[in-house]
Amino acid sequence: MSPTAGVLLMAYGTPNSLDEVEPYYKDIRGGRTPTPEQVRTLSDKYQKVGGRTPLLDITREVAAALERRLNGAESGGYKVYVGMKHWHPYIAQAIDQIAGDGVEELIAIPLAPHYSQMSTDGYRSSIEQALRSQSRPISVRLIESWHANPLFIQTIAEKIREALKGFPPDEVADVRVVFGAHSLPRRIQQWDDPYQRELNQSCEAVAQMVGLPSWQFSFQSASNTGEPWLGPDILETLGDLASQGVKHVLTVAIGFVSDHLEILYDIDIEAKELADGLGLNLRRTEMPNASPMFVDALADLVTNGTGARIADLAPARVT
Ligand code: FEC
Repeated sequence: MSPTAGVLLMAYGTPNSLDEVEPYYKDIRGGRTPTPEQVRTLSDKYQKVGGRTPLLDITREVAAALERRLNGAESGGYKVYVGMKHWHPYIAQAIDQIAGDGVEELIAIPLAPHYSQMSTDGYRSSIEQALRSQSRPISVRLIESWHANPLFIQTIAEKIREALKGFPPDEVADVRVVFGAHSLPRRIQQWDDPYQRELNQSCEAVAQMVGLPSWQFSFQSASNTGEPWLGPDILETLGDLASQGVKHVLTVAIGFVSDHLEILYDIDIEAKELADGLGLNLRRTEMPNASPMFVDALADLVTNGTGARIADLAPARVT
């Protein structure tokens, strides 16, 4: 390791204001311009959560906490950077900063625990592209999957135990626990993508740790792209649960680790409104955000790689 080892935390990216929604949306769609109607619909969601989401702020908070955790009493051993996939500060901007600081070895972690080619490889290619424009080589260890990290599992288990306290004590046994993650186009199944397998493994591990007698799984936040996406969707599941006479539901968005639009709008507003209309008592677990145990999980990934699948990205040099 170089005198200062670099860690890059990567997240999805979020617009800072309503003015930035359109170009951000275009970036997500790989440069294709969204229709004015699509921009209006998305801006409306951001407006309903207060004009912006805390994703960047929380990622920076996690980065600062991780840097403190890694360096302990000593300072300077590790420096933790933040880079976003779809908005500023882009991953490329972070790599410029990392190169400028003279870091030669970098550990990069996408803040998405479960690997899928469609999602994780976007983080990977952003790094690879940025490395190609650097004049000094940087070797990168990409932690491409970390859904099995024991401290991550423990973090989610703790969040479930805390959330269950919010239900009437004599009805806790009747609470339906619904794990969830971002949907993806169903065609990922054609290339045997591990996404669903990894999600299932982490849900099993958490359920076992909490001692849940049963649980189920739903996807959320599917886009309207004209092709089928993985289901069932959480909104469909809520309808099914209400028709089965269920009263209490706890959602656990295990595919995400931060408060952002997909939680603050899709769950807290859209799913909650539907649940209220169906007479369901819907609650959700708190997101890991910068909670100490989650920061410990990230530190464990950096120093030991426990439960992680790691890809070494060859250093690239431009002469
Ligand atoms: O708080 C915020 O402002 C950002 C919230 C946000 C997160 C997030 C995470 C994931 N996405 C994933 C896959 C896709 C695919 C498409 C897609 C589209 C959107 C749109 C918005 C958006 N995503 Fe997202 N995602 C977040 C926000 N996402 C806004 C555009 C509006 C819409 O379609 O609903 C479809 C792209 C296309 O049209 O070509 C696919 C996956 C994750 C979880 C992993 C991660 O966090 O990186 C997978 C947070």
